[in-house]
Amino acid sequence: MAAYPGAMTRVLTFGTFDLFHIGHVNVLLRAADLGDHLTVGVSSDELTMAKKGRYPVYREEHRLAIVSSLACVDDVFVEQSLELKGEYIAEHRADVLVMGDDWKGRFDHHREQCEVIYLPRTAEVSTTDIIQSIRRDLD
Ligand code: C2G
Repeated sequence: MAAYPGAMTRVLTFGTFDLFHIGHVNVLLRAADLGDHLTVGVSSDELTMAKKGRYPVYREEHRLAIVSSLACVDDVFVEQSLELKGEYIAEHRADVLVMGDDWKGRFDHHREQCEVIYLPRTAEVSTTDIIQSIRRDLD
């Protein structure tokens, strides 16, 4: 819901977006459909290491460039920490926070600030699976 009638509805989402795949495309297109402006927080290399226990294959600048090149994305920034959601929501004036449902419930406490929506993940595709299938092929 926009801040006032006629105002833009600003949507915010986050991710590492490493080895960009159809699951990433779908969640960004669906997030964009929920408003008029989409801002994406792309996790730093260090945050990805902290979250996933490995550094991303594509480094930060490249992942930022890939996400910001999408027509459905209006703004990107570097996400430094999972704990700064409140600050990021305020800084980017978000009306809606969107995440895949693998994060279900994790950000409900931000509902005082904005709407929080969890979207179903795209089945059968993940960066981890892509890495494993490449490893298998190389064995
Ligand atoms: N995603 C999806 N379907 C997939 C894979 C990913 O819908 N098959 C969604 C995830 O749920 C997430 C987004 O795509 O909303 C980005 O996924 P990742 O790059 O794995 O990022 P993640 O570690 O979930 O980062 O602050 C929150 C984190 O930064 C989210």
